[in-house]
Amino acid sequence: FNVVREVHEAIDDGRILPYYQPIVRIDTSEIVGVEALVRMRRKDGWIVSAGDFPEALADVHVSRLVTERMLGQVAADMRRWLDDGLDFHHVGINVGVTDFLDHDLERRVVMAFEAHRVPLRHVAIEVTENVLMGPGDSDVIATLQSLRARGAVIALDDFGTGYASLTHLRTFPVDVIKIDKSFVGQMLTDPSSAAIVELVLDLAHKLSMRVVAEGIETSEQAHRLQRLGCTLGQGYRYARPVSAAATSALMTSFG
Ligand code: G
Ligand code: G
Ligand code: NA
Ligand code: MN
Repeated sequence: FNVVREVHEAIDDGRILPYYQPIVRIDTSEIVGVEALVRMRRKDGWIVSAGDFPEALADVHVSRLVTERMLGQVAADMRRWLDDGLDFHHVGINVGVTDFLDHDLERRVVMAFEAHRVPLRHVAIEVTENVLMGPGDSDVIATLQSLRARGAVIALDDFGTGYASLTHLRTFPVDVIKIDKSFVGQMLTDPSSAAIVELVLDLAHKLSMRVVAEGIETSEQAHRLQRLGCTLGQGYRYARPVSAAATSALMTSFG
C-alpha cells in the first residue's frame, strides 16, 4: 500500500494530528515550550511518526495538506492552552523544503494563527540548514524574515548535520539554534562531539542566539550541558512527544 495515498486518506479522515514534545529549562525541568511533531493515526489505531512517511512529506500536494492540518490544529491547541492560563513561551512548528514551494507560507501561517487569535510571538518556525540552503533560498529567507518581523521566532533545527557553513549564520534570520541529538547523544563518549557542542554554544552566545540541546536522554548529559552554559533542552529524559491532552497535563503539573 502506497504510503503517500495512506497519508492522503488520513488527511481526509482527520487522522493527521500534532504530538508535542516539551522544551525545558535544564536546571529546573520547567517546561518553557513545546515542539509540534506530526503523527498519523493509522486505521488500526496505531500512531506513527513522520519518520515513517517521509515520502508523503516530500510530496508537494500531500505535504501542503499535512502542513495545513498541523497549522490549524496547533493554533487551536494553543488557543485552548492560553485560555486555560497555561504558561509557555513558544510552540515550534516544523516546515520543510516543500512548504516554501508555493510562496504563500507566510500568509498561511498568519491566517492559521489569526483564526484562533494566537499571537505569532508564541510561535517558533523550525527549519533545517538544508531548507535555508535549498532551491529558492533567497525567497525562503525573505519569508522567514517577514514571519520574524511579525513576531515569530526562527529556530535552526538539527544544527550541525546540514550543509550550512558558519558564515551563513551571520545572514540567516535565526533566533534559536537547536543542537542536533546526534552530538548530544555522543558528547560524553566522543570528544569531537563534545567539542562541537561547546563550539555551537560559544558561537550562539556570541551571536546572541539562544540554544536548545536536543535528544537529552540522561542526567549525565543534562549536567554536562548545564556546565557548558546550555540552559534549554529537549529529550526523552524530560518527556517523549505526547498528545495535546497529555501536553496540557504536563504543562499544568510543571507550570
Ligand atoms: O517525530 P519524528 O521522529 O517523526 O520526526 C521525524 C522528522 O520529521 C523530524 O526531522 C521532524 O523535524 C520532521 N517533522 C516532524 N513533524 C513535522 C511536520 O509537521 N512537518 C514537517 N515538514 N516535518 C516534520
Ligand atoms: O529532526 P527533529 O529534531 O525535529 O526530530 C525530532 C525527533 O527526535 C522526533 O521524532 C522525536 O521523537 C525524536 N526525539 C526527541 N527526543 C529524543 C531523544 O531524547 N532521543 C532520541 N533518540 N530521539 C528523540
Ligand atoms: Na524539529
Ligand atoms: Mn531537531
